[in-house]
Amino acid sequence: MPSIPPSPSPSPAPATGPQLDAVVVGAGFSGLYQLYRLRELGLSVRVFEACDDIGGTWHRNRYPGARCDIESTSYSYSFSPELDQEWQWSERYATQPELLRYLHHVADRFGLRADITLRTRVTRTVYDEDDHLWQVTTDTGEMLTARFVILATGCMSAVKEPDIPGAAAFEGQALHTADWPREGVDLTGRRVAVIGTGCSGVQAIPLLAEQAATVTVFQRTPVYALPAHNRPLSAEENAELKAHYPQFRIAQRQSRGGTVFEPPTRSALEADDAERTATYAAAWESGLLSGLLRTYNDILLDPAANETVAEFVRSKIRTIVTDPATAETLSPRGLPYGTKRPCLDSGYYATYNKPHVTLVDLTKTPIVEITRSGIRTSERNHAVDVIVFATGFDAMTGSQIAIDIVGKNGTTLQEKWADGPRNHLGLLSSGFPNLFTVIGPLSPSVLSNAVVAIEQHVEWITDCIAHLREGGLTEIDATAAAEERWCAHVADLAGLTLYPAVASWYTGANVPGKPRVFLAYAGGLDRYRAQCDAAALDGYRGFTLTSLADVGWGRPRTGLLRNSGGASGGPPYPLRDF
Ligand code: NA7
Repeated sequence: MPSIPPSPSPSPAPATGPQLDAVVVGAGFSGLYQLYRLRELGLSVRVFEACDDIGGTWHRNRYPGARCDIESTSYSYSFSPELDQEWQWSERYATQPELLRYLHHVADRFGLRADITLRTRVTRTVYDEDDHLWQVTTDTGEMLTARFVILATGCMSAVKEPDIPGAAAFEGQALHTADWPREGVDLTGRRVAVIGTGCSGVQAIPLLAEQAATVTVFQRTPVYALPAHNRPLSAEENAELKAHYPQFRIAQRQSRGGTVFEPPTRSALEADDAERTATYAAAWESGLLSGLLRTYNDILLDPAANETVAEFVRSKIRTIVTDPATAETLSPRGLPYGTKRPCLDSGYYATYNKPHVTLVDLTKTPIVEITRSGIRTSERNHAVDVIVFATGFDAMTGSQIAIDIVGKNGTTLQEKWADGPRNHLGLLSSGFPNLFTVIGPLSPSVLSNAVVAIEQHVEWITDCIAHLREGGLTEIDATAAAEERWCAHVADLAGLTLYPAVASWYTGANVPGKPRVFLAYAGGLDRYRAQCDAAALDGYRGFTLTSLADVGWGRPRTGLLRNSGGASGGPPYPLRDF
């Protein structure tokens, strides 16, 4: 059990306690689980969700073809063995509707809806340093106070508006993959343009091509896409899985990236061509997003090793796509494999063999403007009825910066993060006490199975809040020194990899004007978890814990502390002292 650090002398007693113990922002995977956990502590919690229903990413990204790219049996909550046994995934990679049904089932099964307020956006929150409370304002005019605010706002929820001249002039139908109409869109007989070939575009394009009269894809940067080999899950597979779920969930929690595999130990450059090709072919056939990354230990570290994988994928593209010029346009060059998130596809490359599908290479003929009738490149006007923007997100930080968050001394989060996000352990930013972030920047987040990373964060945050209550403490803040060391450590780790040099949403480069910083912790979820646990067990090392007299928790309760569920025993390697 973590020892409770001595409390500093109490400040002069303020008069008021909070209306709520906690406000959670967002009702996706993170927000739902955070609500469940805080309720278990007996806290008063409200979740605010801007959309008209729960589900987060899986509520909004309803475009045709949307599905998870980590196997559904892994990409699901592990906290309830009963839930694991009763829920049945129908496919290896669940579709968006099935994922949304799952989240609705979770909300109903655990009675979460009563504390969720829909159609309400938290617009501003201001820290009251005297009372150790956040004053929270919503776009419906509500104002309330809460001891804690937890940003469960998602890594991919701030949609990047199309930064293309004339977008507003288009007289046809404009759609964004991340804001797809709930009632769906009938594209039969229509001429469809798609701008963007990230994972959303890659998933959508084959299905759009099944409906539309023509599909014209405007590609600025080609991606690496691997076949998902998606299929229904048989009754036998489900039974087998359920029989081993408890052990599987433990292994997931202890794993490097939230999926269970043995980390490779050899360099790609130690193998000869034949061995490498056989290894890559097996990974290609595995249908796993990280299959190729798991083959050798230096794929993301050594440009020469990486190039062997990149060329393998290009050879596959040349095999699938019949027109050599189109195959070459689809082949990434000068982009190390895996430094942009690879995509899992179902028929993506083969779609370009269809006569009504055209690929426009924007590196040769860039978009000049969107016109009333279509898209004009430097070569010609492409008349279309529908434009699908698959242009991505202001990832990792956008959803937090969008809220006017005012911390100590009137400093806003936007000001503090002007040169990139800063926090300790990816959890709390110094000067913004009691404001936690779930799978935000400088944590493993998008480099991990998101659901496993979410559970780790939610459990750490919940244990931390329980610890504060146990000790009658009312404020936790990251120390500036610990934050400095953490940011440097995250940057140092990224610097060992090929990630930072690449313009991607991992580095903020997809949003004009956004500071260029590698936004995730690249050391692995297992190591990260060990560091978070070690900090907690050492009395929340790297954080300042404070108490105000006569406010807050009332009588401390006992028996609420849990460890945050990491690997058994202590950390398997020396930890830096943060
Ligand atoms: P991504 O991965 O950010 O992809 C966005 C795509 O849109 C990408 O191909 C961009 O090209 C392209 N894009 C963006 N702006 C433009 C303009 N102005 N002109 C032409 N092309 C443009 O977003 P996704 O939604 O596909 O996927 C995000 C993540 O969600 C995904 O990785 C999964 O984790 C789930 P660029 O590469 O910038 O040249």
